[in-house]
Amino acid sequence: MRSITILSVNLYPLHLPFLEPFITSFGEEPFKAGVIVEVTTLDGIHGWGESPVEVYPGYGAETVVTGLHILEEFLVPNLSGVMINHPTEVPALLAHVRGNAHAKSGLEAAIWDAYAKTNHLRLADLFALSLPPGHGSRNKAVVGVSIGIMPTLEKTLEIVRKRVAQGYARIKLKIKPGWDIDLARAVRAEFPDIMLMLDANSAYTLADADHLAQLDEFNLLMIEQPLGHEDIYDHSQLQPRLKTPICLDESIKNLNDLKLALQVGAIGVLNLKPGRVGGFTESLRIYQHCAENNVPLWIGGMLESGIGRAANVAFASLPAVSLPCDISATDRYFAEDISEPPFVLNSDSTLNVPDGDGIGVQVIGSRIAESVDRWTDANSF
Ligand code: OSB
Ligand code: MG
Repeated sequence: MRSITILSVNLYPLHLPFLEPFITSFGEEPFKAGVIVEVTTLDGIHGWGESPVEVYPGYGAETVVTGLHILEEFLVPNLSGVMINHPTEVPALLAHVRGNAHAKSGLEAAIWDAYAKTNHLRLADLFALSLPPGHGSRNKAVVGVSIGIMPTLEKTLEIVRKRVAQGYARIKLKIKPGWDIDLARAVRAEFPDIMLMLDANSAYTLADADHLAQLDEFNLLMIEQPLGHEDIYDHSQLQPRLKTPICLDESIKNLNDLKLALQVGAIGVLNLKPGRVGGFTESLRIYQHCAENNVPLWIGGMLESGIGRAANVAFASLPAVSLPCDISATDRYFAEDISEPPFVLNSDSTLNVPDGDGIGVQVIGSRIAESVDRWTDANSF
């Protein structure tokens, strides 16, 4: 395989309007924010990545402003002019910075894309080359849809009807105290057979165990991150009190967290977000551990633009990803994305892995520029 040398790195703040408000237990996502990373190699190849940092530090600690700062001041300078023999070398080159997994992941993703393009491989096929035989891409990702907290139950039911009619085979509903049992009951009553799950984004404590056990009657696929965003121990105490499997999102920042959670019985299912664990290198280690230990696994989302979405679809097409992923079609999020073509839902609730090299979607320069302008307008006082 051909190595790459990093000539330059450009960073673009992302600001894309959503078609539908997205409200979670930690607040509203006012628009799709993030940092887009463009890596240019000595050969003139452009690699693209997306750091899924947010406007508010409500899901994780990182924001767009911390992401830009950490990338610009500390991460990018360590890569300029550096020759990279394989993208899995990148985490070691960024290890001098503690934390900041979301920021790191976008830079690593851009290098994965540049490397795949240099070697005329789809990103999905490059991932498979880092795995044992038998882990080739299925060329599509099985997906579901994540629905935010709505003003009323009726409004939620309307959206669920729309998404089911569009072909989504798995529905995830955001919950919080006071927006949980009745919600699950109403959706389950109308859709007795659909794959249904809930995501609390850390809105409960162990003292709510009896309350959460009331959700067991709704035959849920899983309940995602009910307790503290850094907690593993309390989840291990909660799981024996529930029939519903616990899925961890926020709490699992690396492979060691997963091993600990498995050891103490805190986790039944893993939501793997490449951004949350610092990128695709750590994601591949986690993937392999799940494959070897039969841990149910799916790929989560952060409402990414087409750049992050394309890379996540590639990863989600790997065969040990055993449950539907939080990666929906482009029209669930945006009227117009920053890349083309849009991702379209197939009738079997899947998205196709694009055919081209690397992430396989075309980044539209004028839309990146418009997105940067919107960010700048919103942040100039
Ligand atoms: O907890 O999974 C989450 C979006 C932003 C922050 C946290 C979460 C989410 C989602 C989005 O659920 C899922 C998607 O990208 O469609
Ligand atoms: Mg979640």
